[in-house]
Amino acid sequence: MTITRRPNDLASFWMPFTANRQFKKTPRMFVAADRMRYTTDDGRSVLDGTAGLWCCNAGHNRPKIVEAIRQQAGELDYAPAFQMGHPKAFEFANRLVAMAPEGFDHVFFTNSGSESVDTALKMALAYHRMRGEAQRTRLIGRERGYHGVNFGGMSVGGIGGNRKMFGQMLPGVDHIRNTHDIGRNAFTRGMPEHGAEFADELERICTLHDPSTIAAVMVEPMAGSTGVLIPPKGYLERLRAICDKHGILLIYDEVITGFGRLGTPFAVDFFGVKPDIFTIAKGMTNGVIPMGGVFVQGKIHDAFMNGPEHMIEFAHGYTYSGNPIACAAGIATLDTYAEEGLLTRGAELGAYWADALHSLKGLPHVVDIRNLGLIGAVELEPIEGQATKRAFSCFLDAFESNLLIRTTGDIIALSPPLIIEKSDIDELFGKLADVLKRAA
Ligand code: PXG
Ligand code: PLP
Repeated sequence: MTITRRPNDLASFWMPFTANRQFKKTPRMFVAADRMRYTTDDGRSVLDGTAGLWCCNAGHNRPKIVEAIRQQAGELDYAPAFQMGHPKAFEFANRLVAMAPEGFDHVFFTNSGSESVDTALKMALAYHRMRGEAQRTRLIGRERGYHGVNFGGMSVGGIGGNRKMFGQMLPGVDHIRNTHDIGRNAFTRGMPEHGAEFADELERICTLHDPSTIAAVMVEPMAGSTGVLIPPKGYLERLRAICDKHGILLIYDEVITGFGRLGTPFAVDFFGVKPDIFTIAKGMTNGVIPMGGVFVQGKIHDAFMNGPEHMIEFAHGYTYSGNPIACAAGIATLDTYAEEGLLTRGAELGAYWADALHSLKGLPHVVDIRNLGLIGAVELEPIEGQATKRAFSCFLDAFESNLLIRTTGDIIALSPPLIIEKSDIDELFGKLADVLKRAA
């Protein structure tokens, strides 16, 4: 195998969500990956504590997925996504619907989480209009929510730093408060006891705007990107009840929680509270080929299937919706998950994972630890006047110690491939403990 080494000039590529100048002074490059480990361009083997960016749930270089992509590229490389079909798109959709929670009978294909989010929001608006409730145009999100970077998701999202540079965004969007409450819930294992009442803010917002103007509420069932905020017990039930009371659609953004992250196929299965629509991406193709999707309950889909049959029912879609190579990768990904029991592995390993994670309590600067399924977060006290610096230094130190972690603000987030073994868990937390002991 030939492996590309570090190029001479790093200037041309404007890197996404990256400190470009810092990176280009001291680049960090991966050139290969297999199962739980990346290889760097200087030949080190790095334990993947993050499944890439929460997406390589079956680990890296999985033979079925690699082979499916090779084969599909040589058989049918591309078929027009609009007014034409190809078998793998229907096969993949059938497989997805078969594994989805009951009632989610249809799936729309996109190419990323951000596109899934904007698709779901447009579906919600159009759904109400189709039903004669065109006045329902408001969208409600939650502070600290991450719904990708396109205009809809950014507007409904609640991460200030991702919004402040970009003007007015969508009109008619409001936000409920986030659920973080270290004061009452610090170092809770699993779902926190306190905070179900934070959902009642939705009722207040309904009163303010008149609920008949609200189309949908979008939340991550478990907020990932902002630093792993786990919903308090009873919280999602309350959101669902308020939405039902006022005829508002509830949308889950399952871009991170989908495909086994919580030890169930989807967060809907884990929490037992159903939305009307939910988004997926990331683990859908094991992160190998960009793809996303939106699951809808039958009533949403059926509301569109009116009017003359030659008319397009939903004026929305992407050139690469249902791309054949992505679908082939997705089918092989589902096969791999099923053969290896990966979508429920988080439930089996969850207690061992949680024990190892919570053993970090008491190390310097650690103010909270959170876990659910195969997700972990370690929140650090920020350095005064230098927010994010402490965690970012931990990220750099971990990388030097052959461990890949993610940080957001001063929170370390962990989300390993679901193929992780107990010995890998020991190694991961052993290394992370050393990093935290060294942290300034
Ligand atoms: N919704 C949610 C809930 C997400 O977590 C997106 C939408 C957007 O997906 P795309 O495919 O457009 O990036 C995401 C993505 C991190 C991290 O380190 C999280 C995401 C992406 C990259 C890094 O927490 N979430
Ligand atoms: N911009 C232009 C000029 C286009 O023609 C298209 C698609 O045809 C797009 C943007 C959207 O691209 P995509 O379908 O890949 O999202």
